[in-house]
Amino acid sequence: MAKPSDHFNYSIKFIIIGDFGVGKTSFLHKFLQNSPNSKNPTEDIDFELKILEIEGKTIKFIIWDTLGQERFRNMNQIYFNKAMGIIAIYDCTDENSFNNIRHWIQQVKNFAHSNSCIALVENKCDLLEIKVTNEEGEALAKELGIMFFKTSTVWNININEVFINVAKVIIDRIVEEKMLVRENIQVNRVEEQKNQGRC
Ligand SMILES: Nc1nc2c(ncn2[C@@H]2O[C@H](COP(=O)(O)OP(=O)(O)OP(=O)(O)O)[C@@H](O)[C@H]2O)c(=O)[nH]1
Ligand SMILES: [Mg+2]
Repeated sequence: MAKPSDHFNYSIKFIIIGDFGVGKTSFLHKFLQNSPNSKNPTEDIDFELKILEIEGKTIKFIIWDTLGQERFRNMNQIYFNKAMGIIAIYDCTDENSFNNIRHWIQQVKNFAHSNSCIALVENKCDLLEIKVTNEEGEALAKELGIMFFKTSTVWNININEVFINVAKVIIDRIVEEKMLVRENIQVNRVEEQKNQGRC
């Protein structure tokens, strides 16, 4: 029997990346069911599913929560394969996590889907001990040509927005690609018919 998760228009693989303790697991939990924040470092990579309706289309989100600890870094890479939605998180009270974003983005370029859509996320915006300013985050996102969001899993700010905005960009790209393929097929058919007419 078909499960509810079998009925969807688009299925999108997401990965959440970033340093140890920036809030990746808490971010995922909040998106899934508004559950309390994570208390422990993640030691097993796993994925979760969520179905959402966006602009009349049913989207299946397949979301992989990766490991931030240095010793696990190489393990993450295999899970990047074919990921289209990338959520790169840093903690605005931890400068190192911001400085390491370039490393994470490089990993995406090496291992994720070539047409992936990346969002840079400044998490923990509820805290006052800020080490990385908003402007620095925005400037980095601009330089990298990616979206920027400020979030808090404690105050539940902007979590859904990140997933929905990234999904929308990906769906637009899929639709565009399908249209291009269709146009190419039509052009090829016309060319074939022309050539056959010549023989
Ligand atoms: N104040 C505040 N704390 C947060 C926020 N998000 C997460 N935290 C806390 O930060 C700590 C680490 O959160 P996790 O979600 O486990 O971080 P992680 O990125 O999954 O860490 P690893 O699995 O070790 O890579 C926990 O104590 C969370 O409660 C936030 O938006 N604001
Ligand atoms: Mg975690």
